[in-house]
Amino acid sequence: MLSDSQIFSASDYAYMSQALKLAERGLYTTSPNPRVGCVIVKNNRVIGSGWHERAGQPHAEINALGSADDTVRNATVYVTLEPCSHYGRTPPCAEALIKAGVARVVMAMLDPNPLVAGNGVARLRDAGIMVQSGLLEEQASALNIGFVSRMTRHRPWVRLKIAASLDGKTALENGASQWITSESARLDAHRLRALSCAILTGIGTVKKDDPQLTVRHVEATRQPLRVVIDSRLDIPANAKLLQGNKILIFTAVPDENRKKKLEEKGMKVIMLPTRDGKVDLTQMMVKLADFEINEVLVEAGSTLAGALVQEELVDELVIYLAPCLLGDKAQGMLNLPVLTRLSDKHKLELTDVRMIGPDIRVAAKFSNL
Ligand code: AOF
Ligand code: ZN
Repeated sequence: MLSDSQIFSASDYAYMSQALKLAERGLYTTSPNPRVGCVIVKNNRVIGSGWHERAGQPHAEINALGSADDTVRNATVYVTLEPCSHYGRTPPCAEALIKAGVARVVMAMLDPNPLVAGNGVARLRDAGIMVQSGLLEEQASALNIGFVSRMTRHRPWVRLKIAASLDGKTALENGASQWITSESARLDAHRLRALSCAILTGIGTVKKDDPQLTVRHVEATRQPLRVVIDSRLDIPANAKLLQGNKILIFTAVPDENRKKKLEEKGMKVIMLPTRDGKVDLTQMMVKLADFEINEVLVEAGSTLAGALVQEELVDELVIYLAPCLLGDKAQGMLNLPVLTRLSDKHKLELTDVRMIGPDIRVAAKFSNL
């Protein structure tokens, strides 16, 4: 497999950039499938292009082949993910490319799906097609961070969103927290929700804020699955979360009666093994991956948020900081065990810092991953 980017020409980079732009159009729609874009080039001209829009619908390559305004024979195909070799909801793209008689396939990354994982490349090479990989791989992989996480670790990519004052406080001592950050920051957070396959919260937040956890104020073609950890299964019957679409409740209490009542309302209740009387969070993430959840957004209080960080289940933090101070008596972001040595601090790597209206948005990844 060629992976040295030096072998690619400037026009290879330009065409793959176009394919990545096309892939991005599927940002809010493709899950559980990855976001994939494809550009077909012949005699230095783009003769076809496409992207994957929705699971169950044609893959990027098929859309690109279908859009071609010239014969594809001997063309070069730029695709952001290895063409598939399996029969899933749709037939294999590698076969379609072979049948079309393309000469060269340049891809950004291999498909981490074990059903494909190199088989697409092998199939194309066996048919005499020149195949190269690794062009703008980092960008392609970042675009599918959740899909890659689910395929390689069998757990979703987990983002923890926190809104706080500049001194890192999320609520007053008396619990008042609405609103610390600006409307612009809250709108941005709705975009984060729209990106996600699931929004996760805890029973404490349900009781305190009675949130809906839906995507609003931004265009959305689907609503993420709403997930509540309710170890004792005592979600209030009038909670807003129980009014709309189905939600998923993870519990540690085998109370068939309460479970039945919730299921009658159309909710899904799942019993999980416990740790210290609480839902085992690692098992929960495995379960979410079983349900084909690629990206999770956590919107929870400091107890659940702290527990997830402590168990190294958070991959990324997105913190909105408002230009105000709430003082030391206000509530903190994360309930974590006391540290006695600075060398034990939870280390992060900043990935993005910007202003959103009057607030600051900081994104950071945990470097222990
Ligand atoms: C491609 N091009 O545009 C995408 C691919 O159920 P299916 O048939 O939609 O297959 C889903 C799998 O196909 C998905 O898990 C991933 O491995 C691959 N996605 N492959 O050649 C595409 N979206
Ligand atoms: Zn495919």
